[in-house]
Amino acid sequence: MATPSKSGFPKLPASLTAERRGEVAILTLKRPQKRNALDDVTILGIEAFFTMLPAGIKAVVLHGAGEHFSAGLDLGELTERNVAAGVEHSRMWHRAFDAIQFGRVPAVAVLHGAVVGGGLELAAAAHIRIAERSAYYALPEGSRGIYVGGGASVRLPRLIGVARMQDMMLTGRSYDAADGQAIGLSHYLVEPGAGLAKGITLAERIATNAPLTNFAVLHVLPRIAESDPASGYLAESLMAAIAQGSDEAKARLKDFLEKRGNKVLPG
Ligand code: 1HE
Repeated sequence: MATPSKSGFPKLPASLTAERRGEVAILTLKRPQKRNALDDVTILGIEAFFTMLPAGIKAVVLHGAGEHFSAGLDLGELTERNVAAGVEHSRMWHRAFDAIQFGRVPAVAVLHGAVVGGGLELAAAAHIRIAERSAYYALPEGSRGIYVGGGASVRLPRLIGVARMQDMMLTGRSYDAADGQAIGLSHYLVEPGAGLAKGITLAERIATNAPLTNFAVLHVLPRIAESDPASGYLAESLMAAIAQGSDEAKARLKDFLEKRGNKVLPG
């Protein structure tokens, strides 16, 4: 397991860099010469980063250096793997991306250029996706004779539906940034070069929420959404009561009632 460096982040491979900006951590895929293709050390580095975030970090921004977010799985590492090693490899990706989706803090992914194969699987594990207009999405596994292995079968149908994912995999269809936004692959669409600033702004806003609310949004809401309605309503009531009973909620509600809280204004 990686050990923390002076910055408080775990030691990362050369393909990743981490930077701290106040309460926000920025993780950069830094292998542009290979279009940020995801090799094993990068996947393990992503897992280490998200499981060992320094204290005080309240949100993460994930983006890619160079012209593309990520070209997906490093195809160079694939050729020699047998079936058992293939299962293990996929399970390693699942662990790493679960560390994002069910991590301690919300993650904002900033997408540009190719967001393909495993790159799209990585993006799908984040909680917020910002697409620059250069972004495009594809699942080229079909043409490579392989299958998604980084969680796409679970996460993508929940974003865009089984039918669209089948189309992407069967026909090799690419969605551009505008169409990706329309079908729900991204939450925000911004001009080229504007994604990182937008990501940091959103992450800073996320960091101002009460930690218990962010915990509920990350860990309770998705479980409720997958459960039967009766269990879901019960879990929601319990979570609502826990959040409401916290000192943080009491202080924030008092602030609003005494005219110190923010007003909710149109977007
Ligand atoms: C790579 C990879 C890669 C680039 N693995 N080395 N992913 C794909 O099928 C996408 C494959 N990549 C591409 O389609 C293109 O590279 C891009 C459209 C992303 C970018 O094109 P371009 O013209 O900017 O770059 P390039 O010249 O194609 O690539 C530059 C270098 O990156 C080159 O290496 P070089 O040593 O010859 O300079 C490429 O070989 C290398 N490169 N992409 C390895 N993916 C858990 S299961 C997930 C399954 C999947 O993700 S399948 C999808 C795989």
